[in-house]
Amino acid sequence: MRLSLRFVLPLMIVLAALAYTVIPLVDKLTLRWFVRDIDIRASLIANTIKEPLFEKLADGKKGKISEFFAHITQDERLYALGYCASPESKPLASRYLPAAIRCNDLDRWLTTDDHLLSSTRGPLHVTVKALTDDAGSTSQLVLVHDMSFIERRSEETKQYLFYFFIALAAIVSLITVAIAQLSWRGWVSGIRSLLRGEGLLREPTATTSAAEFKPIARDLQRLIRELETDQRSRDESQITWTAEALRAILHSELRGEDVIVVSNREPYIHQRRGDRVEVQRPASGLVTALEPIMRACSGTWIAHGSGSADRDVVDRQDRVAVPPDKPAYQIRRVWLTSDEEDGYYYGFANEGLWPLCHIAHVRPTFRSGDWAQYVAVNRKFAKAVVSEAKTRDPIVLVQDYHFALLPRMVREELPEATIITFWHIPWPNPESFAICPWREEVISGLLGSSILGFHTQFHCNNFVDTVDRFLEARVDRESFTASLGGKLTAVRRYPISIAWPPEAELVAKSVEQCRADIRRSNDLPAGHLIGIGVDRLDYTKGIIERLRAVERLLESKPEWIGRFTFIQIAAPTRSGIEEYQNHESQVRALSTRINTRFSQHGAPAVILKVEHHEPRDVYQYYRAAEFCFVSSLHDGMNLVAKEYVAARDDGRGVLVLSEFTGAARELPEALIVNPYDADQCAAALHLALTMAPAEQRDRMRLMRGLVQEFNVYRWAGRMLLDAATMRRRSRVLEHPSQQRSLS
Ligand code: ADQ
Repeated sequence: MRLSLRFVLPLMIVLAALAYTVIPLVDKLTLRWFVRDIDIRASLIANTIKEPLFEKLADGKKGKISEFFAHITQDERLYALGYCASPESKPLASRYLPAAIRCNDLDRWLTTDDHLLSSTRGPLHVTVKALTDDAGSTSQLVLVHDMSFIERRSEETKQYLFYFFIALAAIVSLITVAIAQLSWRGWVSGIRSLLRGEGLLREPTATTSAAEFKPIARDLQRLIRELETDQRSRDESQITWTAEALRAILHSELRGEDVIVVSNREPYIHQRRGDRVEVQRPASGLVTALEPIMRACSGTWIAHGSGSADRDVVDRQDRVAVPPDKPAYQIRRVWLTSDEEDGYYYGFANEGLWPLCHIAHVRPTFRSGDWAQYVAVNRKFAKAVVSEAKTRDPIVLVQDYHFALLPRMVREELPEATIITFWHIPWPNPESFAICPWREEVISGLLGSSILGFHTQFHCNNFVDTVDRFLEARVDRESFTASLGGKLTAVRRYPISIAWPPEAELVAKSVEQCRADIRRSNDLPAGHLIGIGVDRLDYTKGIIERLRAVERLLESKPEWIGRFTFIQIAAPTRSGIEEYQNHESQVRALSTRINTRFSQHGAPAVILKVEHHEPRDVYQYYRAAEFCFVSSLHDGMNLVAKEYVAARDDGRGVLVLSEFTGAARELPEALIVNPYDADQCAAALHLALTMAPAEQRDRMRLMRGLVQEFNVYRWAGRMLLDAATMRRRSRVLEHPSQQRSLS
């Protein structure tokens, strides 16, 4: 209604002003036309009566002339007639000739354009016509017309015009209101979808079909994006990303909203050791990255309760507060049966999706029984998310390939939730992904997310290509969004990282002390050089290729035999899977072979430690080593590379890094190698062992600068800021006042 008035009132005013100007104009114009008609009529009458009049004058019977004039003036419009033989004479006139008309004053009607005379009857029009008789003498005939009919006509015309303008105003108002409503809705829904990032991808509807708005909307969309990017880079350049900064962002941008993390692996595992309960931190890049975020954000972390004492320490809602020494957030444990764990975790996730997404030459195995468990467990976790949500629109951070279906399942229950899914492993090209028998379900599940994150742009591209290939979804490569069933998912690159600065206790011990302790604990002589590899014992990490490179180094540079040892600390992982058991056997056999070939003076060439280590032990190795060798055959990011850089606050040490890791894109100052090329890797190891301290420092300084700036708080902060922007947009657009103004 308000909208209608906004359009109609000004329109009415304009039309009224128009009527006010036009009606007098029309009045004037009509009068002029009538006067001209009367003039013509007067000439006609004068010419017609001239002869009979002269005849009657010649007869000299004045009475007859009066009769004659009375007869003529029966015409309704001809009011009076007068005849002046000369200026001095009295007019011979019909009954009503106005007294103001005198024969000696007729010139006034001839010399002026104003022929009007007012009378009690109304306006009269006076025309004087000269009559010339046969003798050549001139007399004057005065014709007085009644103009009151013109006034009547003018009144009628005004009335018609008035009604005409009223009708016009009504019609124009109706049309204007209709067009304004349609345009306004079109604009609003266009702008709404732009703000949601949908652009003009949605099916045109009755209100948004106006094709002429499309170019404008596209420009507007581009402008909004440019402004956002500008704003973002300005904002980001001003933020030093720390735990405090992240906390502050959460409070300012998300007003402390409900944050729920979902992952398979839990950040703290309670294990029974005899009578005691031990708390273990799992070897997992995902946990390494997310744990500091949860410390900063609080909230709830939902994960599989996999520890032998996990059930013993939870409350009635299956929750436990962590970290144990300084609780900052809650773990909500979800219990799985061994069938569920086998099918969902070992089966579909780790024998299917893991090899599918990594190009590590291990065939994926897909079984329908595993798939059924994967669906069921995703549903179980989705229920846990819904039960943990304190509001209708929590922020849910879904982690990794274990939960590809969960985003859509949560979306169905909590349509207003902001779901950020992060895929920690690579995404293959569409041809490779096509192997998965449930590819459509997996992609569609992920598209339940509001934001879907990958480490690199390459993985984002692969995902968008895959969606384009296999789903009837709309893909916009400019905004990098995919829309399925009207729900938009932004596909974004968020390169993961580690906490910066590293926890103080991790770097508390001096580098010299670390060297001495590591040599002593591994029975290595003083001055012995150490290289390090730190991984889960996974075939994607290229541990076999790494050991082959060490073997090649010792073959090609025998001077290192007995002076250098490579220590591989490998956390056991997924040991229930045959491929992992085979892989472990191969790694063990290769280490033994190398040691048999090259060990001298009691110092082995390779030390293989297949066991879990606490982070401070891992950091001790990092600090003691001359180099760290990361040789993944394919890796999402690889946090070990970044941890090594973070551990070297002494500016020493060399990172040898596979070109097939996400980290290689961020750390070009590392020695970048192809892990399949043993000679190249061996040369890099030699270079690392002989690199001048100054060069080590230069490279390390640059890499530390990058990890410091692009740390895990930035990774999480960036995602949460994007989520906050999305939430603000949808709240503004769904605000009741906005809705009202649209109605
Ligand atoms: P991961 O495959 O687990 O991560 P990575 O990123 O290197 O690989 O992280 C491994 C983590 O486990 C590191 O924090 C490391 O310190 C720790 N770790 C390794 N071996 C250990 C051991 N023996 N004992 C104790 N701790 C050990 C997945 C993806 C990666 C991606 C991360 C984060 O495969 O590509 O970088 O998630 O997204």
